[in-house]
Amino acid sequence: MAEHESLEYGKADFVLLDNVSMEEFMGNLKLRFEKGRIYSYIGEVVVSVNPYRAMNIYGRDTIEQYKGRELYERPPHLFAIADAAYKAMKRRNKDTCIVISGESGAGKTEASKYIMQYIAAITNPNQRAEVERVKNMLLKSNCVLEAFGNAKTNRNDNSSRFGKYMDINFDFKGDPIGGHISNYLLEKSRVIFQQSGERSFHSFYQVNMLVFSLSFFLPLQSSINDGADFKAVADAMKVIGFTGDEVQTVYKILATILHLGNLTFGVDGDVTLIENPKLVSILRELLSTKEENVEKAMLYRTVATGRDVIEKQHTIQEASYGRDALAKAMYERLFCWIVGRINDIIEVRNYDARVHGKNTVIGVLDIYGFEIFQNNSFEQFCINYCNEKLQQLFIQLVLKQEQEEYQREGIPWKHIDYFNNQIIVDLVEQQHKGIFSVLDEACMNVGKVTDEVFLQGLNGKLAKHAHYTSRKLSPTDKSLEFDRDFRIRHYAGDVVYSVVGFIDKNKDTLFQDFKRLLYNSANPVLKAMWPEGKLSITEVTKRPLTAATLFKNSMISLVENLASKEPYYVRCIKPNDVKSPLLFEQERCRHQVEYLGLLENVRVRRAGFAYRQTYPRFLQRYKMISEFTWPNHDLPSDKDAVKRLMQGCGFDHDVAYGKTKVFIRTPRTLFSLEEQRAEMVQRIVLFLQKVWRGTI
Ligand code: AOV
Ligand code: MG
Repeated sequence: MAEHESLEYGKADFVLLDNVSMEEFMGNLKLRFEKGRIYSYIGEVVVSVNPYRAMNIYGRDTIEQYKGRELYERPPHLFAIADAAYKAMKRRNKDTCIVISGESGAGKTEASKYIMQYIAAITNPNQRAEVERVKNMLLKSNCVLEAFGNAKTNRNDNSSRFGKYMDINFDFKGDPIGGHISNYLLEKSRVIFQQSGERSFHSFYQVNMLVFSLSFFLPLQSSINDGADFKAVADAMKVIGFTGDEVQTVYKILATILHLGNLTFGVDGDVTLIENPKLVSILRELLSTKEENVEKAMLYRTVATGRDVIEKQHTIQEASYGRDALAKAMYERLFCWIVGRINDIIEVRNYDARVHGKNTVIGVLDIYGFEIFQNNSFEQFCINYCNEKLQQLFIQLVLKQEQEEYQREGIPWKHIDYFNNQIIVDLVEQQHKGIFSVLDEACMNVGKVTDEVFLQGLNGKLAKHAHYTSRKLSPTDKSLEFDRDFRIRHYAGDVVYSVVGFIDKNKDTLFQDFKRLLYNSANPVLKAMWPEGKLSITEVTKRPLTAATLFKNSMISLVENLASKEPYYVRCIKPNDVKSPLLFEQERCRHQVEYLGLLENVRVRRAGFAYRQTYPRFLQRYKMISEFTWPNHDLPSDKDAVKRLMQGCGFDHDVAYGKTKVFIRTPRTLFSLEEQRAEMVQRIVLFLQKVWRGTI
């Protein structure tokens, strides 16, 4: 517990509040925010409030203050938790992860970058060139991924439109030797459509600044310095190790997509045609293919009817649909390819594991936060489901397991109630009955596959669900304005989704003709991105997994991965909706504290214990500090021996004895045990040295 700070700044750890009430919690959070103390603790959880201004707390001097220190020794900071995760990894050989959560604009991405910078700054004291290179690449990868995966939304000027989990691998010295990035569902529909006031991905503006005229896919307006960012990204790609050809291809793909945005179709009699044929020759050039190939892929699709293969002409609508699908798919593929290339370069396989010995990992998760827009579609549904999953993980690890362990161990414990959002997770992902299952089922219908059919399916299966309703089920509800609307009661608030586009986005169809077009490009980089273009229409038989199923599977494996590591949490809070550094909107913040379960977190933590260990292992470590246990004890059990040891040290009041484990309430007791141990070890060593030299 961080007690060293003056009370003028409020309590640094919410566990120290006099009364655990919402009022006191909010009073403390507000006071600290207003005094410029944006970080606080709940035990080992960091609570962060977005300052919306540059803070002078991330420099080299601050890093030095936190390096190697214990959590409670310094004011709360992201650096302290980064250091704790690093120490656990290094000292105890544990894989750890830092999970950053909070709604859109709360400060997750910024936090993840500060954490990475801290880890980079405190490692590699010997300045090994190879490690420096890896560190530099890991840091630069952020810049590239942000350019391609972030965009201005109405909630955040630099909103993550993809989920990112980054593993950093360390060698036995604790120096970074590589990494791996996993990316989750990019909001690719943004390529062709943005809500009013929003932008497409930063990358388009950056490349557009320098080379091309504006495309219809891009709304104008900018508070962002795209020109400077372009140079930074180009430099980062070079540092990471993208070749000149690769970078050129990246720009060509961006340009292709921008030009596709200007491509329009018309009819002449019953022939569909491209209205601006000049664009076709530009596209041909950019894609390194033949002009007639481009035109054909835009206007026709190959279909297999029984044994025959025919070329079917698109209607205008089909051609426009195909163009949009191509633009989205090319961008998504480009993004995944960039992540894959970075992974190729930073992967640890470049090192000889036998020489470097053990290899441990710190994972940093920075994902899109919970969001509610004017119009919420499939993407918001996936993003908000992802946040439900992370909240569930937090509940499992911080609230549930903790309390279950006390019960199991027979420690007197008054259960602390909390809202368990498992019911909403099930509502989305459960087999057969969940929303994703209903969606997949609707997509597989042989008959008419429409969004309305999907909505009917939902209404049929979920009519009685406490967290689901729709216009049909609640006709008098004013928030459900249209027949297409359904509403989910999420842990973080009610969200009305429009069913329009769900089927299409879930099926995520791209005509095989486009894949073939790109695979047949003379540009080897582009060709390599589209290996499945090799197949002819008759060979494409397997129905691909839907977007929902792929996303669900990736979320389940992400959560499994996080749960297998020792987790550290950063809970981010957004103080207001106008990006103001001065405004602490009480109601807005209270709502976040509530749904993040922070009060319950304080209660569990306060009533709980900072440290626990099985009796034999505890004795193994500390038996030398007591005459009753050193070198061996003659008490009936290890439990009795630990009791005796604790009584002897005067720590009995701070300890509870479970069936198999001893529980220590405050970290200070543990540190005191550690100090005594270190002292004894020193004495024993000196004693042994004397014996050795024959002076005893
Ligand atoms: P997010 O990652 O949580 O939203 P960001 O980390 O992008 O939010 O933060 C949003 C904006 O708040 C940043 O662009 C900064 O202007 C400001 N900000 C956040 N943290 C700090 C800080 N520590 N110091 C100064 N300014 C800060 V989203 O990706 O939309 O869920 O999907
Ligand atoms: Mg973000």
